[in-house]
Amino acid sequence: MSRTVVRTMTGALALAAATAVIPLVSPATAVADSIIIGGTPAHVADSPWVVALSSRDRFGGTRAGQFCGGVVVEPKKVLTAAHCLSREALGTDVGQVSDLRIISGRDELNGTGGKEIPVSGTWVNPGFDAATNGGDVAVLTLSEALPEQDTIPMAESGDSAYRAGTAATVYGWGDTTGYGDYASSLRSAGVSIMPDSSCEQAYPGGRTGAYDASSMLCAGEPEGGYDACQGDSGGPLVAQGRLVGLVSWGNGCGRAGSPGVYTRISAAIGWMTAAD
Ligand code: 4AZ
Repeated sequence: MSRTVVRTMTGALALAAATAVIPLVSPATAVADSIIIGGTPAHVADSPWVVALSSRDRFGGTRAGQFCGGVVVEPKKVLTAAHCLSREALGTDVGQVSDLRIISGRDELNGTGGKEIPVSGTWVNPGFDAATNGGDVAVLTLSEALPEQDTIPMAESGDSAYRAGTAATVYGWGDTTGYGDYASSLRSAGVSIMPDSSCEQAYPGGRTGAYDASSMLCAGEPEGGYDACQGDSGGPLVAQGRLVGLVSWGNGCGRAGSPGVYTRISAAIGWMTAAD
């Protein structure tokens, strides 16, 4: 099990969509030992900024083509993970995915609620490093504006929401067991923001990846059980009503001693500002 599992599920899904023979779960995830792992049903009415990323062309129609999460930060801007738009995840260059869209206002992927909005532009952080998962953010421009009330503020550097021990919530339609059981309805799980020292201890580098406190944060519970998982990538981690992280990577899902790792939003603000 290594941090490479972060990108294998979407890659596997893309392959499965293309060939219909590859299982939707990598051998790495099959050893995950816990079950949005530890979550409960959530509702977009209470969290309207959570969106699904979809391409039926790449991922098939059974779950409306959902393959990652995203979060609305401006009426026409959605943040997601850079790795969600990688060739490895999509099976092709993002520019070739002609039906890339976000689904807003829909809890149940197989339902008809809410809106599907085409993505008219993508910005992938040029500093994203697929080898370390550093800089894991991308910005989607929507072809149609969502209401201002559907946006969530981003927590800037120094915000108290980043403090270790803060209660946070992660949202997504991803794997609920670590065995490829993708949710069809939105779920959320409560996790605690962990001290950087614990994150560094959990991910010192090597096989399970290296934690970088300047660009990442980690969250979970010391005993495991509550976490994001495959398919949740790019989705929001929220604390004190503000966006603090994007689901990025981890060693398995919900394992004791292996917290989920998130893109640190205060760092992402810097990368995005530099691009303006
Ligand atoms: C993934 O592959 C993934 N437990 C997302 C989050 C975590 C692990 C893997 C964290 O999208």
